[in-house]
Amino acid sequence: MKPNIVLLLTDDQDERSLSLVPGIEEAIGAAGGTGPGATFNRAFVTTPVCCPSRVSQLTGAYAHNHNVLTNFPPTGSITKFRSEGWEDENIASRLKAAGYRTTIIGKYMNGYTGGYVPAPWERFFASTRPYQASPPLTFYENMGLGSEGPEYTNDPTRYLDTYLLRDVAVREIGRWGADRPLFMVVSFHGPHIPAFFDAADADRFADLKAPRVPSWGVSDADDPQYVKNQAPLTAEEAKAADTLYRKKARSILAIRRAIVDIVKKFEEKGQLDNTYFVFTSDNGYRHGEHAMVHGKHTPYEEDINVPLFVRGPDVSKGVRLPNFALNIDLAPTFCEWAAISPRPYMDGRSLAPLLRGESVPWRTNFLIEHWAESGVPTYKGVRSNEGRVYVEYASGASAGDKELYDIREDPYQLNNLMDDGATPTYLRERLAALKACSGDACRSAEEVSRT
Ligand SMILES: [Ca+2]
Ligand SMILES: [Ca+2]
Ligand SMILES: [Ca+2]
Repeated sequence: MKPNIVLLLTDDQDERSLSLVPGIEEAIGAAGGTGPGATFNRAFVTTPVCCPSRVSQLTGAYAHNHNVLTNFPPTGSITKFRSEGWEDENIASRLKAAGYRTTIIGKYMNGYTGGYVPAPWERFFASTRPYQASPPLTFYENMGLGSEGPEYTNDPTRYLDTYLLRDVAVREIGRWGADRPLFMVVSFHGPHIPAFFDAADADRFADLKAPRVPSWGVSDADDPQYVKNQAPLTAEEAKAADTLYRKKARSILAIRRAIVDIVKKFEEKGQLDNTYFVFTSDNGYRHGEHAMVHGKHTPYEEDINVPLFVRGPDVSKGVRLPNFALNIDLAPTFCEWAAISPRPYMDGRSLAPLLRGESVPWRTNFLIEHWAESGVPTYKGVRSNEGRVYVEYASGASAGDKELYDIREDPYQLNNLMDDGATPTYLRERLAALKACSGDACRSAEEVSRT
């Protein structure tokens, strides 16, 4: 039988906050150095905001190709996802055609409010808004979930949303006959704001604060205009950043428990050896860096760097991989695991050879792209494995601003080298080759080395 593929997805989880809650690596079995899985130390999203990144995960395409550019209509959200045709054509539709029992539980796509079941999903338990929100979450219950009694009524004293998703996942694994391969996406709402956590964890991380890294609360004269505009963080804002950081750490604790239970259920079914688990997030997050109280969207490392752990039948055990792994790589990877051809619209590449320990040609740089939203301008940038990131802004008061950082010398991106006489010709050329690339052209532009 083809292997099962399980995507465990969190919302707005930067790599750093994960390290506060060691154990997700272990829960999935990566546990860098000891466990039966692999960790990518340099996993990134190409567009650091929910909806475009989720579409990139499902399609394997850069946002400039899938064209779902923001979280809101008319340029983004579920309506754009539908009108561009991706709701019916993505990795789930391909896996369904290959015989998989396709299942999604939790956050499906920004703006989804229920009323229909998208064709690629055989088992569909999408939330229409986060649980405990007001008004409370309702599931679109095409599978008769609602008729199964009070177990799933809206009672926050009984259910944290993370545990509700876990319970649905565990039940679905239990109901699956294991006669067909399973593709399951468990898409947690946490640790996204409001970062709900288990009341039993209310005292955990009591003294935790957003790390006071060198860029914390700092903006200065060489920053792009939208950063330069930031006033220093007030005491109130610092407190808000710290409070959110603490809540997110607690929220991740509950997610860890949920993952342990989900993995355990596969073990009970005797399916652990035939199942790939992938843990990642849709974008990273800042908690006070660059003087912005909190958020995503920017090309800074905090926003684009995400956790990525993988375990599975032929995945190297206990390794940390240094390669650039991207959100656009998930769909091509799943294709290889399922032994189906990647689709021509996929710009990413399969991570499977790296995970098997093979040495293959790999990208040395990739495109970061964003369309103006939430106060962060439109930009295109390139992140290179020489430790450079180069960004060109194209909207609002920041239009024409450029940033260049040497991440190895300046990991917190404080000294923009563009005002110091830098002429990053090779990065400009790479960006020019990447910004409108598709398919093979992306893959070859990503592999250009400095001459
Ligand atoms: Ca997100
Ligand atoms: Ca600066
Ligand atoms: Ca400078």
